[in-house]
Amino acid sequence: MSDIILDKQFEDRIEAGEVIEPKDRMPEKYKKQLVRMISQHAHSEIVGMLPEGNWITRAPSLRRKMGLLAKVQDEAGHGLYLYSAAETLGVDRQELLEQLLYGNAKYSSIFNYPTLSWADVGVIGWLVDGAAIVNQTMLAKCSYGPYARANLRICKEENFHKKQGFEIVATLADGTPAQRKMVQDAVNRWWWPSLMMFGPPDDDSPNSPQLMRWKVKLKSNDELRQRFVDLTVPQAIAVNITLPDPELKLNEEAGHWEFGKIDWNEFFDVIKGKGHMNQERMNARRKAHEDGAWVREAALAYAGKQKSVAEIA
Ligand code: BYC
Repeated sequence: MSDIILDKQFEDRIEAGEVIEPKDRMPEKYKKQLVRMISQHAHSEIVGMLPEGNWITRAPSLRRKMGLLAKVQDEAGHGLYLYSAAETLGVDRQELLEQLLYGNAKYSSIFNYPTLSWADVGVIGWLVDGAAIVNQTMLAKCSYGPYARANLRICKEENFHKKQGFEIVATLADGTPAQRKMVQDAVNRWWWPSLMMFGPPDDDSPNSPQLMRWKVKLKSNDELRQRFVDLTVPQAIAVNITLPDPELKLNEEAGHWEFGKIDWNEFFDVIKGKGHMNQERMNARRKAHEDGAWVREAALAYAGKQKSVAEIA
């Protein structure tokens, strides 16, 4: 059968809401888009361990330290689910990791901002995990089975992270004047970058039309951003935190919170590598990868030994 007919059959399956599995025939461009998106997502989880990891040794109590350790560990797990999902498309995770460490693979802009105080840990859980949940709940219904299932699992864990973060924020917001000041400052710094996580505006999002046609994305960048704002503003009001946007206004008729202009120059600078922490994040990942070489070698040697024992037996 010709590629044109096969592509049409694929489009029909998508149109009918069928889930595509690894052994199914799929257009090369669909595969390429998925590898791009899933690998960027996996890299984001792995790089995303760094800003919060920075506070593990300085968490203010044992309870907070245990919660933060578990969260950072969960993020490593999310990276692994996602690299596995990418591997179902025939790419090798080693190759993807090399693109991150020594090439110019992208990862989420949000992780190029510094974590300056303990309050940042709470605010990341609340806003960054909160934004990720809004985005990934939709991806959990996307047309590619392994990616949808990975997102389903990720969202379950992110829900804990968000609750944990919000609890930290609420505690600080209800604390001493210094604690209130610290958490307000963190919100002021993380609010706009959290809105940028959803990607550029719809009319400047080159991948969206194709991804939406293939039902990889079920909602556009702007739709998800608006949903996040609508969910988050009432939470900020509940804990008496001000969001740093004088233009925030409830449009009762539309049922939406209107918000001010996002600084897209800042966003594009960050994804081009000119954010506060791009260099430091990559240096930390490269060092961790190189320092961990002996662990990978030992694991491979052990796996080889197990294999030869199995072959003898
Ligand atoms: N940062 O055509 P567009 C997490 C790039 S981790 C950097 O709209 P698309 C968590 C985009 O890649 C959260 N780059 O793209 C972890 C494209 O570049 P290329 C990560 C961005 O794919 C630890 C170009 O801009 N989540 O949850 O249609 C702790 C044009 O954009 C960003 C995911 O990765 C950005 N923010 O839509 C806590 C979810 N935005 O590749 C939490 C999966 C855009 O053409 N990904 N770019 O050179 C997605 O949902 C979509 O890829 C995006 C972008 C909505 C992010």
